[in-house]
Amino acid sequence: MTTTSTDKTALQRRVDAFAADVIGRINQAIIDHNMTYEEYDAAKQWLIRVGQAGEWPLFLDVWVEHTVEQLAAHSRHGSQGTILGPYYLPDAPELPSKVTLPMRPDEPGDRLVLRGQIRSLDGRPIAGATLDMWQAGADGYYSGFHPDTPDGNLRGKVVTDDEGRFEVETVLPGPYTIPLDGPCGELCRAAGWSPWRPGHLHLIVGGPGHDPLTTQLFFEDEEYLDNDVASAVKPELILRPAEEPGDGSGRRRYGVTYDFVLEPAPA
Ligand code: MBD
Ligand code: FE
Repeated sequence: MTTTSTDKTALQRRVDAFAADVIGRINQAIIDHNMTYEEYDAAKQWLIRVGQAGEWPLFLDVWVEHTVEQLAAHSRHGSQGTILGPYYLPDAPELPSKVTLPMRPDEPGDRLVLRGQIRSLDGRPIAGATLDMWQAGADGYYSGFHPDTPDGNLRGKVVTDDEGRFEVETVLPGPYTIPLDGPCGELCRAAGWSPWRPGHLHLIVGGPGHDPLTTQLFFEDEEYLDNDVASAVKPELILRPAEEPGDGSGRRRYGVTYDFVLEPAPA
């Protein structure tokens, strides 16, 4: 306020423009919707609870990250990406190219084998590329974020073979609901919004000299593909697994092939 616009750095001008715009739009929404003092106090208490419950990462990744990702995706030429979400943990163990993800001996759910190859934009396979995977179990819970799921469950960094190939056995992830007992769940109820995401696999695909790709894979005919609370589904990311012979355990087993194309690392 005390500085003139010519004293500002480029960053200050950008922060000024963005922050003033956000604050201005909130104030305009209050006018457009005739917000009362009672509603202002309720909204304020709700915002305070989001912080107290540690749900800002959840709130932002569910309702905001998709727009940032869509902007970033405009300049992409490799495989399609989508949002990271709040449940990535960076320290998953490295695993060989043909592997079953760490899971409980009695892990519930149908089995899924994901096969594919990681290549450069020019078509060359990338040996020693990594497929850093994490997902919910059939119960919809993520390890590291749920008391009943052992640490490290359904997480791993699969390293490709000499031909850039991988073959990962896992379970089909169940649909996911954001926590219903916290402020974000409260917002869904208050607004009559569905709190669900379709079942999905998360991946960060990386390779030496390449730009890492953050993405998710979804499954055809699943519920919530058309009303993902996190707005992260893209048609290119929907898999069509085919049933394959089982392993004798009585569980269904599906297989699908999906290749990834990585861009060169930015200069
Ligand atoms: C998830 O599992 C998720 O992937 C996102 C984007 C948001 C909330 C929970
Ligand atoms: Fe997720």
